[in-house]
Amino acid sequence: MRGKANLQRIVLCVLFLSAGLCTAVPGSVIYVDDDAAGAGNGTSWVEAFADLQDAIAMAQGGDEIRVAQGLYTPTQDPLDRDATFDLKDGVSILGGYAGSAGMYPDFRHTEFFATILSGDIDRNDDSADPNTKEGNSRHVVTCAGPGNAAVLDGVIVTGGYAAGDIRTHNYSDGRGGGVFCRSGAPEFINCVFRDNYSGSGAVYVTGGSRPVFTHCIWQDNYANTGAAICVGRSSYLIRLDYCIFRRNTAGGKGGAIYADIMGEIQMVNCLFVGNTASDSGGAISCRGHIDGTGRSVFNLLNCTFYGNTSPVFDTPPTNSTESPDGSRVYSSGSIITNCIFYNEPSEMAVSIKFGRSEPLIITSIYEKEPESGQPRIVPPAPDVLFANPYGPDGIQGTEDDDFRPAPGSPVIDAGTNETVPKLPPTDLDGNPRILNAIVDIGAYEFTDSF
Ligand SMILES: [Ca+2]
Ligand SMILES: [Ca+2]
Ligand SMILES: [Ca+2]
Repeated sequence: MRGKANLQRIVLCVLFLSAGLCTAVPGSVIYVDDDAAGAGNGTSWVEAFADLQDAIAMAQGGDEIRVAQGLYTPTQDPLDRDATFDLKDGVSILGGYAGSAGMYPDFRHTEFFATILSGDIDRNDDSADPNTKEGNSRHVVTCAGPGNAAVLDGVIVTGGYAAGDIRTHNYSDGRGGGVFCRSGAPEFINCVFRDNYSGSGAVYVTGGSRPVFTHCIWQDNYANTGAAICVGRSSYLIRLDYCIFRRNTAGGKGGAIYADIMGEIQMVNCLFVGNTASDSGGAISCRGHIDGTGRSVFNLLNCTFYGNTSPVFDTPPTNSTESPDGSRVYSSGSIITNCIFYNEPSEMAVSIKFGRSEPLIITSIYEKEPESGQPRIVPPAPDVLFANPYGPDGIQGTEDDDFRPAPGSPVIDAGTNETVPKLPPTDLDGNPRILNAIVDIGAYEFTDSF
């Protein structure tokens, strides 16, 4: 996460009185380190818990749990697939600390000192053999409770496997391999969700949940529906700021995100690269609703989509009032502002499928037709001129891809500064969001420093 690895959060929480079962004072710091000698009480790095679950059990609202680099599973029982890290209201879990293995245990860098929350409870995962995931946790992390305001900051969530029950049609367990948000308003900061496998979403959101994701990455997740995030049929509000979705794959709809009716997703400064859906919506698929009620609303601001593919042709984002099948199109209320949707002409270009609804598109560049290479809206979409969309390794969808505008790009100073929501202070790189008086289109502002 470029330039943001040291992002710190101060979280003000309501402090709850405990039943006196806990020795910690609310607002205290609890330490966890898998290298700890054991028999610790969590009061220092020297006395750290080795098991994150011990710290969660002890924590009260207002507490901060600091987790050293290392691998943590929700259980030591290799057969307990229902064990999960259940986020607690008002408790912050912060990963990325050097811990006792470091000269300065409190030094924090979420990439150098990776804290991995893994669902590989049977400890046999082999990336070349998907069968090794079948014994993994159903949900590595869970957030429940209507008022839950938990924070998960600076961890990698991986190895969730919420798909095994699909074969028995027990979908209640086929959702949210990495994170299951049942309710509440959890906050995820600087988190990476990778290599999770599920029926619906590395992250599954339902039950009126209102999660916020900031500087998070979804990478190499697989699901039948919504490989990165899947939203169930319930009210919801999801905020995604400075997030990256890369190489996620859906066997059905929504290579990165699938949203059912009844909610809103707001995305600012996000990047979608190389996501694939076998059905509709290479990056995003949204279930439209014929009578215009119970709709899901996407509010996309300064997002960049590149190389997201799906074989199912989108409802063209034009001003027509009929969908291709002749049925009436109702406005979804979705607004796309200052965004880039781009594919090579040879690709099956469908980043977003809006179902029966159509978005309002403002100062954005929309991708080309897969067959003709012609732009899909008038005026014609020009070549965007990214700095280096395949990166030095020549492969699309890897970390070295560079989607900053190149000199002369038509996205430079071509956006609108009058946006809803308002423009954030910085772009995806952490540079000022507005340079040269007018915001650029896409997730990155042009600077001549690269
Ligand atoms: Ca395993
Ligand atoms: Ca590359
Ligand atoms: Ca500018």
